[in-house]
Amino acid sequence: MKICRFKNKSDEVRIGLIADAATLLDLTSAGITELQPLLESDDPAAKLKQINQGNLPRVPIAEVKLLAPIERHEVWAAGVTYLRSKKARMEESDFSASAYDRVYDAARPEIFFKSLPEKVVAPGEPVGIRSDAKWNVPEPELALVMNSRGQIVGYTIGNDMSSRDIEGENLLYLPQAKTYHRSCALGPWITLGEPETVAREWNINLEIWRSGQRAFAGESSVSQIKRGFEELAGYLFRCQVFPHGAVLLTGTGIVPPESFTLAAHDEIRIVISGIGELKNPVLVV
Ligand code: DO4
Ligand code: MG
Repeated sequence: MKICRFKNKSDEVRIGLIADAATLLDLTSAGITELQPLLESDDPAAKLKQINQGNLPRVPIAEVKLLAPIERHEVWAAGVTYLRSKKARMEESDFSASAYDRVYDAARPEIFFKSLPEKVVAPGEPVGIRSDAKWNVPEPELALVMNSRGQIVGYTIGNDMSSRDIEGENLLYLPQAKTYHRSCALGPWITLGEPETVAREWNINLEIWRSGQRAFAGESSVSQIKRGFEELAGYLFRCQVFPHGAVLLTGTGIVPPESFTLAAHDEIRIVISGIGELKNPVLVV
């Protein structure tokens, strides 16, 4: 079951249930006008199943503007959760190599703040590459959607845009490499009601298109994440409160070669089987 936030033709923000590849059902007449109250329930998918879908207006997805599928959720990210990510970071910086090596094996994961919800980039909107960085990449990641009690109620696709030269110069520059204007995209919607065992069977695909040509393609599998979802969510919620819930990106297993950097007007396409596709063009910020 998949739910989205969208703007209809009259520019009103609505919540939709994805009916098929081309159609959504507007949930307004079922009394669902915001995501958060729904996500606060223990089982949002079960709640949606009780609705008589035959009575809901059908809307072509092509006629609406999809919004990032969060309202007041803070967005955080876990790092170095895949072996591929650990190796890439160790190659990127002699200076920081031992920190990445240690955190991969440590009990406590790397978790960092990524974005305020109002700064998150929606599907189809441009993600940013920093004008003061020379080496910029997307990081395609499964994102856990959690309610205020830390329960994982759904999944969406996250793009943890990163400036690798800034991160590689000094670990203390990580917040600048990770959190800047347009550095986080989420979407296109939230998949509800799937257990971790099912999500671990999903594949993650990344394609980067430049001037009509595919400039990079890579694939990973959610099963390669070293840590459990509850483990990551548990660390995020330790000694911390999220009254509106939180989203946690779970790290990247796809790293383009060192010769590759994003350019303005590239298009980033991330597909996670079980969720859908998140597409964003690239803008220098
Ligand atoms: O410490 C660097 C960031 C790691 C990260 O974002 C990832 O592995 O996805
Ligand atoms: Mg990342």
